[in-house]
Amino acid sequence: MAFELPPLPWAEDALEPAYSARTVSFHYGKHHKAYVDTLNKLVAGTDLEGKSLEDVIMAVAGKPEKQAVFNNAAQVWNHTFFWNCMKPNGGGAPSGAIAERIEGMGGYEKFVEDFKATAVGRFGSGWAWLVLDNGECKLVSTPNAEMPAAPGVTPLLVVDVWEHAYYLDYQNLRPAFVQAFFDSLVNWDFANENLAKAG
Ligand code: MN3
Repeated sequence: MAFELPPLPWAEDALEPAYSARTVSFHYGKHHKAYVDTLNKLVAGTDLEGKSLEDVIMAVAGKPEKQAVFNNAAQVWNHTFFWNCMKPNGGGAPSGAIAERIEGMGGYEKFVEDFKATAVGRFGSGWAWLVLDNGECKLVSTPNAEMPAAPGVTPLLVVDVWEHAYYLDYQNLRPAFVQAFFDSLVNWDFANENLAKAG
């Protein structure tokens, strides 16, 4: 069975104006779809065909000869996770267990500044994450298609910092996109769910 592009958790124009329907139509409808289509071509007729997305990622991670499979599979997973990190009328300080964690990281304003610094510090393309690392919340970034996958590390929240994620709405201004993500888009319910599952 081939991999399918998962439906978005909201309508394409539901995140306007912070994240435009035009951006979503390219980012989801072109970029995310292309990763799914390419992955299907790459695994067709191989021993990876029919495996779950997670199993494919685990099977090819760290294998240079399988880099293309890893890149496309990981980008499919990362984007599906990213869409769930945003919601209509999102944004603002969190509540619930994640709020206590962020207090522990110096408070929400510091958290947003530190997240922006993490995003800007990623040279080129990649992802900025809030993770639970062996019980402790941390900010990390990963290059290209990689995700935080070390033992004991669970992704809680991500922002896509590839230029295709923000160029139409924010041009080259990555920090402005990350600020808008936290002001108007972030879905803390999803981060709380991930934290609860990890705990
Ligand atoms: Mn992207």
